[in-house]
Amino acid sequence: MDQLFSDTSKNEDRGDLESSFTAYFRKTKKESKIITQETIDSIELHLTKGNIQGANSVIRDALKNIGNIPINVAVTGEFGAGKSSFINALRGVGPEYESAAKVGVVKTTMRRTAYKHPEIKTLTLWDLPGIGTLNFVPKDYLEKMKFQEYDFFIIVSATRFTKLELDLAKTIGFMKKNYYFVRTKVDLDLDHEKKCKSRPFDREKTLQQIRSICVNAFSQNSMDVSQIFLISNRHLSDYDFPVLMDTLVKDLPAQKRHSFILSSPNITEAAIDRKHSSVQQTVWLEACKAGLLATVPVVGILRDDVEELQVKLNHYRVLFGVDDASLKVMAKDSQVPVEQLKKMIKSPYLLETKKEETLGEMLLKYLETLDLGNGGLLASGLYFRKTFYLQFLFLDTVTEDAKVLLRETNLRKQFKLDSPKLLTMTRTNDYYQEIIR
Ligand SMILES: Nc1nc2c(ncn2[C@@H]2O[C@H](COP(=O)(O)OP(=O)(O)OP(=O)(O)O)[C@@H](O)[C@H]2O)c(=O)[nH]1
Ligand SMILES: [Mg+2]
Repeated sequence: MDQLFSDTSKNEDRGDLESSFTAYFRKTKKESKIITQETIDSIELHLTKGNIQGANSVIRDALKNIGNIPINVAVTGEFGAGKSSFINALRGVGPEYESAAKVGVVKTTMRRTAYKHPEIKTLTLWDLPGIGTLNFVPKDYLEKMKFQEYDFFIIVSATRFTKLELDLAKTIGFMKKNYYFVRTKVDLDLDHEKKCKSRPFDREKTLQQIRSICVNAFSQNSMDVSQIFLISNRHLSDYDFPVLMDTLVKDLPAQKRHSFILSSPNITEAAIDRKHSSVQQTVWLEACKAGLLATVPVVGILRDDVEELQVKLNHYRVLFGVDDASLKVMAKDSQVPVEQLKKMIKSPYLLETKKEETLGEMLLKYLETLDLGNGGLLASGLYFRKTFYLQFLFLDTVTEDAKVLLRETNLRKQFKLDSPKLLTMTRTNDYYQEIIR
């Protein structure tokens, strides 16, 4: 067999897999867990009893579920409210993309339209005509729109929510489905307020006023004061969009979280970390599954493994928005040449063999840098095949790359820089203030 480096681990030593497993999932935040507590308990129980086959089968089923359960999101709202823009934002596609929901120019259709997420095929966003457009009562509207097919509803408005929309929400609640109110275009409200010369501009106060108008409408219609998310489809990280994403992830059943988390745009470091945790859990489960049933001595990394690893790495780069296509878009938006952006990150070069370092050496270095907090398992011994440790390394690297690029783009936006020069992360804000003066 073609082995790239020899194995140094204690072959077949599963070590204390059970306590590592327990520690890892105990450490993972409840709202980020991608398998249910019952599944975790069941795996632990099997491991405690030494029922390797049983643990393996539960993990296998859980992994199958994670990647295959469909998620359907209904987005409704009146003409021009920003439904299509919101759907495009959730799908991470700009309006210029061929598969984008058409923005602005299309007349509202009377039928629902499905938009699949470009990477996460199990996620479908449904663009629904507004209830006022169809002139139905809520119950008929929901039946016509096949309400039972959706996981939750997003009710979008760019102004005030109408009585009919509030009644719709109530009916959705009766049907035991979740709904969320999203108030779009707050950037326009703020711009408008800024231009108003008769009073000093106060960003927070203006946002609070918009919120109060919505909340008052809820209480006037004897509804619980629902949470309302103020967003701009043009500036996703600026208002409540990240909080909305947190809430949606938290409210989803654990087994649906993974796909939804992977689909979410990389707009904040917290969102990137959540994606990291989600993928890490799947690698962890895969590693456990493979490790549990290993009947042959664990070997090093084979040439076939390298091909698979390349596929994994490419997939992670796409998920975290640091693949070549995403870098091109970023380069266009930020006016920084792709080559310069590439110089800031590490993942494109991870599997390049031009360096003297072998995969084995790279892995050893990585393992040395791991702290004990990294899942416990990794630091406590090499139980698993090395390919899994390399997946952890890839994952950590793309995560860091995504953050580096996010910081760069945020700084450029903050200081409105459009020169192709890169900003060094070590500089202070004062430095940038100085150079733009
Ligand atoms: N400034 C700003 N413009 C927005 C925002 N959301 C949508 N728009 C703009 O508002 C217009 C209507 O947006 P769409 O996303 O097409 O709205 P829609 O609800 O899908 O409209 P219909 O399908 O025609 O009912 C477009 O010109 C968008 O670019 C936002 O948050 N801020
Ligand atoms: Mg539309």
